[in-house]
Amino acid sequence: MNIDPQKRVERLRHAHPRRAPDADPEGRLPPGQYLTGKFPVLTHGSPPRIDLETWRFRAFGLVESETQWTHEAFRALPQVEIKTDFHCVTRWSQLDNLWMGVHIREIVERIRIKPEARYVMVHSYGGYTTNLPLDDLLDDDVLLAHSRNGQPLSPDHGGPLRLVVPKLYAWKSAKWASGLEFMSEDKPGFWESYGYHSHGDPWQEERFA
Ligand SMILES: Nc1nc2c(c(=O)[nH]1)N[C@H]1C(S)=C(S)[C@@H](COP(=O)(O)O)O[C@H]1N2
Ligand SMILES: [Mo]
Repeated sequence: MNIDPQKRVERLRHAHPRRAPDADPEGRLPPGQYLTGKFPVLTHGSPPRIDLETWRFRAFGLVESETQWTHEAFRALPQVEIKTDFHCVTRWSQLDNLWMGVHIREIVERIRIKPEARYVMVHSYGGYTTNLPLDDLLDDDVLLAHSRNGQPLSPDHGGPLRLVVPKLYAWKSAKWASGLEFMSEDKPGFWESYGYHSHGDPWQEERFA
């Protein structure tokens, strides 16, 4: 998908929803969303080529101990499974993904975030970035996932490692994650610089700035 990101955001901002929002007996569907049973691929550009030998995941910025993990070291961290829903700003939502990976708490314990840190920039292989408040990153259901529903994440879905932040729109769940940068001030990431909301809470319909 090589459409100009600025045009894409403008088009989406003014688009009439292609489908009516689904009924939501369980209260799990944020406003304006519809359900999909599929696992759509949504990538700007194409998946980057990643070599596990040289792959690193790095935590840096406002932390006491900047840390870098090799793939082997990262996979040796304690594992969790978390079942959560996924809401894309283009209006599809997908329920009950069973993600497996490393809880954000495991990372944070090892790097010790400085008190001045308030925001995070997530960096990805391929150059994608997305920003979020530190408090949202530290939510109980956030993890760095390598598998979904028992299968390793394919390159399309962000393998070998992606962030999953279920309570924010899915563009915050960066695929091919390469690092977390802890910052004192907010800065726009990739989509945010083209007009997506800096926060992106689907329950508040924070789609656009
Ligand atoms: N690195 C990177 N991460 C990304 C994206 C992307 O283009 N590049 N797209 C985002 C968007 S808009 C969505 S909806 C989800 C989609 O994840 P999926 O392709 O696994 O369904 O990934 C998010 N993470
Ligand atoms: Mo998305």
